[in-house]
Amino acid sequence: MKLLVTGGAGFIGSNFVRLILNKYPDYEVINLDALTYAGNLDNLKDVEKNENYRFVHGDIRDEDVVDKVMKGVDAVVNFAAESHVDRSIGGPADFIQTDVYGTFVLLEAARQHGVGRYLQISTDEVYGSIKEGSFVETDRLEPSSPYSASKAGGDMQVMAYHTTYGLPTIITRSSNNFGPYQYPEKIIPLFITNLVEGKKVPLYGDGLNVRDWVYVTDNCEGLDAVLHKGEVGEIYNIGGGNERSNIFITNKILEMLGKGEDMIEPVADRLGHDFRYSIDCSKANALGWTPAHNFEDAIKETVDWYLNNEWWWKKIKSGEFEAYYKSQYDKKA
Ligand code: NAD
Ligand code: TDX
Repeated sequence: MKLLVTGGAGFIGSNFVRLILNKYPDYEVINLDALTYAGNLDNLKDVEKNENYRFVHGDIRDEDVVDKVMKGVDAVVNFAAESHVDRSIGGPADFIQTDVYGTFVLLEAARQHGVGRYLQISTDEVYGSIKEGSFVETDRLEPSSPYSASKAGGDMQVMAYHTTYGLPTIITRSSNNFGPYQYPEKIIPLFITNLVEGKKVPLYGDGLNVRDWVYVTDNCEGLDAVLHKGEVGEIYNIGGGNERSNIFITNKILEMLGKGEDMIEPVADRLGHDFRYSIDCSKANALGWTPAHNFEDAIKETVDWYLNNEWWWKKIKSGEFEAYYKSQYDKKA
């Protein structure tokens, strides 16, 4: 099987590329990535010499590049996206460009080349917030942020390409991922690395917002199950079954690093901040997939990874990242 993975130099994409190359030694993987601030070839250092792996530096919005890499491809897995909610609030344009228009360019090329399967990596955020219960795949989309609205726009096009042209598409909507190689702007790696650097952790609002956490390799196993066993035209939720408030996550990280609550810096709430995400994953479970990690072990593995891999995150945090987050610290509640 020849796989085109887009956005494979990011957090989840790189974990997925690694999983596929290790699990299926006869698969060929092409990784098309624009290397935005979030794309990092350090994420794939251990597989870059694998003869079944090829990196192509290019943008999913570029029709010519996409047309070239799509030749002879059996399946496309699209991770490429602008992925950070706070950045989307600061400036939505790139999100619309990549998450909506970029998805269209990929779908159109997949249609022209008769690709056998197109997997769109989406998010539980497209459903919006839910006070009680959990979303199923047929629930209406009610995105709150420019990020989730752009992802919903991508999903809608994927569904239309299936209905109109019969493109064999599948969508996955996963909950919050955590684990190795996550860019230190998302809450878990940001808080771990800040504390290691002796900095405080900026907790938004009252810290009571709830997210469902899935360990990244569990999500990647779920994506593998959907890619090989999922039904075309369908949508699959992939969650960890670990709903935790932000204050719980914060206290857990503080405790693991031997720090006190004085290291919490309360800051103004995120605009349009969704209170709770929750998804029902019975459909993915019916494919034989369930998460292998429990939250306690996975968060420990994650903290240990950041402690043991300062080479990876220190260079990221010393660059433009710092200037960006300075503005967040200045927003004290
Ligand atoms: P990430 O920001 O770490 O990585 C995104 C990757 O896409 C980067 O390598 C970047 O260089 C690349 N990219 C961005 N724009 C591109 C473009 N125009 N052309 C080519 N490449 C481009 O994101 P992530 O956390 O790994 O998320 C991957 C996917 O999973 C995204 O689609 C995101 O919406 C979705 N998702 C993420 C989470 C999560 O918790 N991180 C949860 C659910 C869904
Ligand atoms: O500094 C922070 N302080 C804080 O309190 C940051 C960065 C976040 N938060 C809160 C906001 C959220 O309630 O923590 C929660 C998690 O925030 P993020 O790590 O930014 O993730 P989230 O907004 O939930 O979105 C993530 O999960 C779904 C990914 O970034 C998305 O790409 C994915 O679709």
